[in-house]
Amino acid sequence: MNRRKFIKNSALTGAGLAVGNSLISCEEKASKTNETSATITESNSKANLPLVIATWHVKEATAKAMGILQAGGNALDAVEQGCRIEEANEKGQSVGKGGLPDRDGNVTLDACIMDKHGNCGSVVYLQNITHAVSVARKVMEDTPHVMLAGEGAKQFAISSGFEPEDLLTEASKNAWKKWKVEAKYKPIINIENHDTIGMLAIDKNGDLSGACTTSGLAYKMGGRVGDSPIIGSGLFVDNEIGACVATGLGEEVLKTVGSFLVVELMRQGKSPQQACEEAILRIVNKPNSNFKDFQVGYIAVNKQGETGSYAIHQWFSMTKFQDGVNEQIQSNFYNKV
Ligand code: SD4
Repeated sequence: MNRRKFIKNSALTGAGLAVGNSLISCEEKASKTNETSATITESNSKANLPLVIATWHVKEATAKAMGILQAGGNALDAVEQGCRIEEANEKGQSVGKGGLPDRDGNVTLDACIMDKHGNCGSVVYLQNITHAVSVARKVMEDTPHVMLAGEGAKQFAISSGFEPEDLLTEASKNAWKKWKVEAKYKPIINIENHDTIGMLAIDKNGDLSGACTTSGLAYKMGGRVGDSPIIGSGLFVDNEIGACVATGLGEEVLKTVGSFLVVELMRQGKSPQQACEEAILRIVNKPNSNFKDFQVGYIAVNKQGETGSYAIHQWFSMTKFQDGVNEQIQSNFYNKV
């Protein structure tokens, strides 16, 4: 699909949400894609460990995670530290510091983490703390709970030693002010290069962990929470089977409990690629699905180290670091019209 058609489709359908922020044109995106020699992949054969995969183009994050894995570190540390790279990156306007705010100008973060034992921790609607993924890990390790929200999550973070700070950067504040002039959602399908980060890793012991962190939809309603901190929707890890993480319009992932679905499909014998494809089909094949208005993408890995990724629309990508190669892999997609 060329750019004009892409935008036309979006304009005609009229009801989508801006997922993320960098509304890069397809042409720009295509040239970026070529620069990074991304290739469309269907699936990958049995792999050498360790390995790490992440949503979108986040080579610094996967490099950080791989450094930990190569040094003999565990997958849990790897995914946490990898995600922190993007949370601290103020240029990424949909994760951590510098994330685009909600309609009222508040930056609110969602994150979760899951380990090889099936333990998990999550924070929703967290404000003023950059490293939401690390707060989620603290919830997992230091509390009897799985999920903390809002002010409680913030106070827990502060009492755990996290420094409160203003997450709304000048760039994001300006973007919000510009948005407020019309203050309406424009249905431009998410084709950004870099977004919510979801990361999955297998360490040298063959153990899996995963994490996911985001500032959610730009200009969402106050109080809105997406899929990213919801165990089973934004992320699921089963150390016997595999793991999956989602990106895109969280409402659609929530409605299909997407990441749990992908892991369960792998349990039934599907490859990570086949499982991601079936989970996307569950969304697009719903009666009256308006899938042309939004993007959803999944990445998955199984216990054997095979990986897969699939999205509704073009330009979703996965970053994969394995065997010394840290590469962006363009994902296959459903909507080929
Ligand atoms: C959300 N799934 O809050 C997140 C946003 C995202 O690419 O992943 N954008 O719905």
